[in-house]
Amino acid sequence: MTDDSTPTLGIGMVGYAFMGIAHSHASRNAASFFDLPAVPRLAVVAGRNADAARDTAEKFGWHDVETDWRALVERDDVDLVDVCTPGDTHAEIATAALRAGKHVLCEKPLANSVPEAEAMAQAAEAARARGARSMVGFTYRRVPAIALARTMVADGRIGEIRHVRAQYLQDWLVDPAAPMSWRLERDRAGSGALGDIGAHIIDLTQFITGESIVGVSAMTETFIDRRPIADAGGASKLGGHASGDDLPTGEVSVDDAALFLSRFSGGALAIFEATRYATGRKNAIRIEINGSAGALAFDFEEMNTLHFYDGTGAAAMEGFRRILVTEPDHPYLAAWWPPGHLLGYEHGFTHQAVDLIKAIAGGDDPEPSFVDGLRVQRVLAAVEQSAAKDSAWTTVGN
Ligand code: 4PW
Repeated sequence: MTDDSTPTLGIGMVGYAFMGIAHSHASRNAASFFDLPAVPRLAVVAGRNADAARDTAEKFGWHDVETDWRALVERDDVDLVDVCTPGDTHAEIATAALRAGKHVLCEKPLANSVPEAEAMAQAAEAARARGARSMVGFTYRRVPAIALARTMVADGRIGEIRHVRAQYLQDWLVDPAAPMSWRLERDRAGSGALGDIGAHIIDLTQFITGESIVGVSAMTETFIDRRPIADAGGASKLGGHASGDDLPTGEVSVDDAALFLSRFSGGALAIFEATRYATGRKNAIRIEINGSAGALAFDFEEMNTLHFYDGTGAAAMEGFRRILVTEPDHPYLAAWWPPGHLLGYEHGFTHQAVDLIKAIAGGDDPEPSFVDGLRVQRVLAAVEQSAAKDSAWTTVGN
């Protein structure tokens, strides 16, 4: 039982925009719903804009503010450094934090390149020997229906996997007046839809199947290559509409969409699609897996539901059935509401905080590890290499 005698875990969060808000909410609420071996203490939030950092601190209850992440990493009241910045800073902040003996949670994708991700995985391994733990924030693993899907695959409920079909569909760039953001700059984000949202479906399908993507044949496209420079209208917003005639424009230097065929280590054939131009689709993470004995289908836009086809039943009873994933027996659900009272986007972040704190307190290795993040990074690199070679089949490095 979490009570006054439960030790605290000091959190130092770097970044305060969309992900910073989601992580703040999770750190603040985790111990209110889950019995934790350590209670997160929102020690300090760091960001270059002092006013914005202070605003986040006031809204979410952070005790202090720093304008330099280096100062945060060195503080004695910080046990865990939570990296919520764009990808170009992940490697530097995470490795400095690990060297300072801190545990690290790093947003996805782990880095902007394979060499950076390799260095981070090595730093994590070295720090682990000194007791520091690390995890990459592939948060959707913590959606209860996804966790259930993984268990069902591991239990053999769909048999041998033959097909994996995965899409991550958003539409916040359909409007040509949606403004520039760091997510559209290669130097800052590493890649576009591929790394920002494609990384999730790469990780999720490897997580659910327990297998690895071994090779890819890919296409990428940038549909609109210049966009107005203007305020997107709030730290947690994607897209928006820049009004005004003579706004300066900036170059979109990343992919808007990435499609690829692939093969899994167990022999399954797979097809992936990540796009910010899927008009009408807001945050549709769609995964369907067909096995020799059944199939599973999931869509984040109906995230409390998992569809299961049991191919071993009587022919007259065949068909997908909808499992409402809200029972106390389902992953994470016992801590929340009565059956049928649905969870939302933010709960995945709370579950992520819970799993990480339990692992740290128990001396266990949290997952997904930096090595898991590196595996995803290698797939991202293979996709870009294949797309640059007219979709030539490209083996994923290891
Ligand atoms: O899940 C997605 C994230 O990984 C969100 O829709 C936005 O895109 C915010 O960051 C990425």
